[in-house]
Amino acid sequence: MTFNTFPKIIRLTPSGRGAVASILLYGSGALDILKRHWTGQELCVTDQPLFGRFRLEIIGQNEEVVVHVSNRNEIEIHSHGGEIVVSAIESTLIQDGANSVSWQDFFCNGKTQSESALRLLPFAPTEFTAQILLDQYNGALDREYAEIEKLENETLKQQRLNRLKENAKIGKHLVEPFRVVLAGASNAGKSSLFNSILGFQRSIVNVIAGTTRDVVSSQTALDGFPVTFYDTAGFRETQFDLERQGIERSRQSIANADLLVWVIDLTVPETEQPTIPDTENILICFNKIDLVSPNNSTPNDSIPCEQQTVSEKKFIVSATTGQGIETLLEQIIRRLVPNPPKPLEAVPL
Ligand SMILES: Nc1nc2c(ncn2[C@@H]2O[C@H](COP(=O)(O)OP(=O)(O)O)[C@@H](O)[C@H]2O)c(=O)[nH]1
Ligand SMILES: [Mg+2]
Repeated sequence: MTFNTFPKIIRLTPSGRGAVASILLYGSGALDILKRHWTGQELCVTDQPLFGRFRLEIIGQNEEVVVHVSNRNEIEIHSHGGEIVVSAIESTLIQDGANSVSWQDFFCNGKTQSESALRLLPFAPTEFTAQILLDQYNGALDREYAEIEKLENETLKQQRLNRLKENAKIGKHLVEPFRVVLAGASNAGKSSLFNSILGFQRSIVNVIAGTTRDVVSSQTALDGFPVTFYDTAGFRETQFDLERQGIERSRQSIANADLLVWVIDLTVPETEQPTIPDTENILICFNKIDLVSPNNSTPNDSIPCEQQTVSEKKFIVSATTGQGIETLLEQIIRRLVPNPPKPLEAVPL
């Protein structure tokens, strides 16, 4: 690493309350700056910790600290973990010319795969995504490129490149969740289905159509991948401005969805249903199967009600009893991640 004119201050521990906070003072003149605010054991380059006090003129107090001086240009300062103390130490050093830099910018500038992986790692929401990021940090992509380059068989080469392309879509969602939007007519059971999927009552469910006005979301994980479900306002004609705004938001959510789950009430005739959006990224979910007796044909004539799953794109469920929900979730994740990466596999970020 090269030194700028002034040393850098990097917070090594996250902000918030903690027993100990660690700050790295790095760059030319680091030791000289520290000496100006130090009383305690003599400051020198040593592999032993040095105990002393850091004068915080800003808050008129001395803070007990332990420092580790690896060399004149690289010093770790360990203080109490409160935000006020850490900010006061930083401000004191900044007044002396040091620059505050985030740990991400300091340790990785995000240009190589390995650096990007390190930058994303603390934000991995599941063990599975953290493992994929660790594999990338340890050079999975570089190894894959090197192997592909050596291949003489063009077909094999293309296959490996195609697989990388496929995995790149997953790379986008190791931290950022997939977006799955539940939409459909008012009262179809979107909010009930949303609650049933999440396993707790997040959305308000009511017999009165038009209850859900705003888009409600909640994040969960399916097969180790982060997924945010969105419950939306139902589509219907309405004279209420607030509900109209809700419906407009539903439309926007659908446009941004990775997958749309279109919910249909099995007890409502097909002629009274809103038109199903014409999109590839859709699963159709016929809800309220518990209200249809096994031998009756449903108002949605085309749906044989004895079958739980009608096709890969069409599902029969009951948000109330939970019937078919497991199968629906399996299909949702299969659609989002058809072929998940194996351990040590390259995933471009
Ligand atoms: N019997 C039965 N009732 C359901 C089912 N799903 C939803 N409901 C009922 O249908 C009504 C509307 O549900 P809600 O989830 O608010 O619909 P939304 O407007 O699409 O969000 C409520 O009275 C729910 O209890 C289901 O699978 N079976
Ligand atoms: Mg609702």
